[in-house]
Amino acid sequence: MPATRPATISVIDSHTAGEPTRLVVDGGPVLGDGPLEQRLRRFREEHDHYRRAIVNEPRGSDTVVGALLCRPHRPDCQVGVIFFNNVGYLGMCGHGTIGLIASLAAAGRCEPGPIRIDTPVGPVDARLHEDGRVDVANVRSFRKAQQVSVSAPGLGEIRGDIAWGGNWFFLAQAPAVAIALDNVADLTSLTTRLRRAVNEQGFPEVDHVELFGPPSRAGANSRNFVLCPGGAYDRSPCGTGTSAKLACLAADGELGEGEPWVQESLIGSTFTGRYRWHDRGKGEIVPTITGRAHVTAESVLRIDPDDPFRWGIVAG
Ligand code: PYC
Repeated sequence: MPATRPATISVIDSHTAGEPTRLVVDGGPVLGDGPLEQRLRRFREEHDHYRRAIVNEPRGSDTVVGALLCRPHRPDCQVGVIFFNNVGYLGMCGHGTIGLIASLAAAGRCEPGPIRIDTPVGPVDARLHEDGRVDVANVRSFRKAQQVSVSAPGLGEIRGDIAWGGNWFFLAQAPAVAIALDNVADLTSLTTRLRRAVNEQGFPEVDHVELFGPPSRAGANSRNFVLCPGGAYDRSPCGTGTSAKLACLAADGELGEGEPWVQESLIGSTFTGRYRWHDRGKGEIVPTITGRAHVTAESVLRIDPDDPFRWGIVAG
């Protein structure tokens, strides 16, 4: 028997359109009561081992996004959340917000209706519908640069937009490789090289790459492949990526205010996005993403002091 009792972390696991979220409801790091961006800094600088323990192997995997449930700082918010993944922290996470609401509802901590969430990148308004769908009115989104030309060995020249949807994206039409589950390895390699080239060509902030192709589902507008910062691909259509896409469509006049855009993911799941203008002159929109999450587990993680990998497996 270990001399000291293992510390425990209570979590609710869910998936949103296939992409997992692990919500920490108890036993996470103590970060104080300051603004969420300050708490995120403290999480990163003083408690990063919790991030690794919660989402990395042996308890998690590269695809798991963690969500730390926090008391809100903004008085008009009901809950707060900080998102993290296998390599760091996310400003916002669309699928994770839908997973957060579904998990709170399953735990009896949230009723159908509106809910305002404090995040490190600003307040986010969500609504839980009676049928389980969740709307997320994301942070203001905009296109920063249009049709940037990127070239890299083996890639040739690819043109795409740089846009913010709560995270930074490079968005382009898929070049040679079809957006299909059979092509995950090629798409991952292509987008990883593309991200390096985009970073080197003056956009170091871009950590997500989103490629588009024709949909496979009736009613969808497009199918995407999204490379996440830690090298995994998003199983969902990516809420922040869909927000960035809506900002580009709005800027190009290709989608009107309030019109639906059905974004299909690599695995065939969908989100429906809409936007309203926040500041048309500046090209800023408020996107709303609608999707569903399902709870897959409620469990208690154990941090056993005798376990050499209790804080996760670290590469390198
Ligand atoms: O849904 O915004 C999202 C997201 C970001 C990274 C993975 N999912």
